[in-house]
Amino acid sequence: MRAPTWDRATSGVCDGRMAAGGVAAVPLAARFAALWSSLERVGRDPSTGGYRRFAWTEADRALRDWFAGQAADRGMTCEVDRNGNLWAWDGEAADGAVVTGSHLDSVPDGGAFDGPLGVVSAFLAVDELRDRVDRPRRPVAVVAFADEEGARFGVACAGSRLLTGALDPAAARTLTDRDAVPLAEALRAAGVDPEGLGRDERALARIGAYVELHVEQGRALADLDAPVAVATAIVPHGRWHLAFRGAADHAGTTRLADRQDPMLPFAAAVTSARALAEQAGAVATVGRVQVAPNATNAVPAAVDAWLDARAADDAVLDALVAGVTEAAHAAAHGVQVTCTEESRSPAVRFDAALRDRIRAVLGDVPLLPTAAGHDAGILAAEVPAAMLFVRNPSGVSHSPAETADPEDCVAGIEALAAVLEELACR
Ligand code: HGY
Ligand code: MN
Ligand code: MN
Repeated sequence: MRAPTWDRATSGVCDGRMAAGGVAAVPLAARFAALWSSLERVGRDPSTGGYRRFAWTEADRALRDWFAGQAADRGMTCEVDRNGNLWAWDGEAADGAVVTGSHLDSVPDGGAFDGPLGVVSAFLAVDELRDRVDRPRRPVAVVAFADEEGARFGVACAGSRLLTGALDPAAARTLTDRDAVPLAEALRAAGVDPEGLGRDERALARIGAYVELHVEQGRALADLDAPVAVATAIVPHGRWHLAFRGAADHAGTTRLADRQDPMLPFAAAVTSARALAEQAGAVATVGRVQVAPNATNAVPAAVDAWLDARAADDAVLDALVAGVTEAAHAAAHGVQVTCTEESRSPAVRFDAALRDRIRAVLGDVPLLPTAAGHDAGILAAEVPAAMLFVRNPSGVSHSPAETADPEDCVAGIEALAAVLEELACR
């Protein structure tokens, strides 16, 4: 048998169901600390302190093993759906379940909390629910969606988009990573049949409601002095691949007038993205760039850059991306410029009835919109979905500086458990 790749020893205290006295015998704060620390080393780069937990890699396999281990420790049935998403069922899987969870993958050098906090909280909230209620009226499941960040294959929320049909399975199979490995091959290596990808009616019918707990990715809760919020909406956002194709040449002997230098329209794209975003009250980021051949003394042949843009409404977002492309064309200097949409998430308004029901349970907690994407936003097009945010005192995310205080994490789990009780039992 393969040795566990996560730290089973430190998570032993989480087998609370098996301990005399049930979960209540060990304080929730201690169970959270133990379960949290069991993930601490997985996929962490010691040189940066950040996480590199990319879909269908060794780190991802360790995280998936961890998930299966948590399900097994609780006597929950663990399943992988046709799109590689992981499910742990408390009792029989059935339609109309109350589902909670998040994702386990990260951006390059990401923080510990974005995603895993929702999955860890989900398991602990199920423990709380079991301690309070003998037999919920509705089934309860924990989910970890595959490849939420899209850090390896470029498309955010790939697992939930495939599940709902928002991502075409044929297109997904041919996505490639930075080493030109197709997603189909990565899935096969991980034991998932790529021919099975696609909208999954059975999995969708099982979701009566989805509630995702997530670390806040801003400072609103710190400013409001509140540990937990309920989400209202996600602003429209997307990712675009900007390709600049020029001609490599000598940096000393090539006259400026004779150059086709892709760095020039690239630079115009970056500066216009900032200026146009400021004008539109939007945000735009070029956080990834590749230059070929990447030599100090050569005019580059090619620049590839990725634009992430987010705006209050879809028309503003479209105008922003069109403006960036136009600015790049205007500074082309004979370079071929193309802009290709890689993924797009329209505006999301979370289900008002579900949100009101959650607020009735949690009291007058703050309501927050977000400019971050989430699987809950993808699912919201199909099923009632909601999100809880847990205060992040740094306000920083997608960085090792992302954080949450243990007391706030416990408050988040207690809030999630109360929500599960309401949704599963009433
Ligand atoms: O990029 C995002 O908005 C999310 O964190 N995946
Ligand atoms: Mn993220
Ligand atoms: Mn996330």
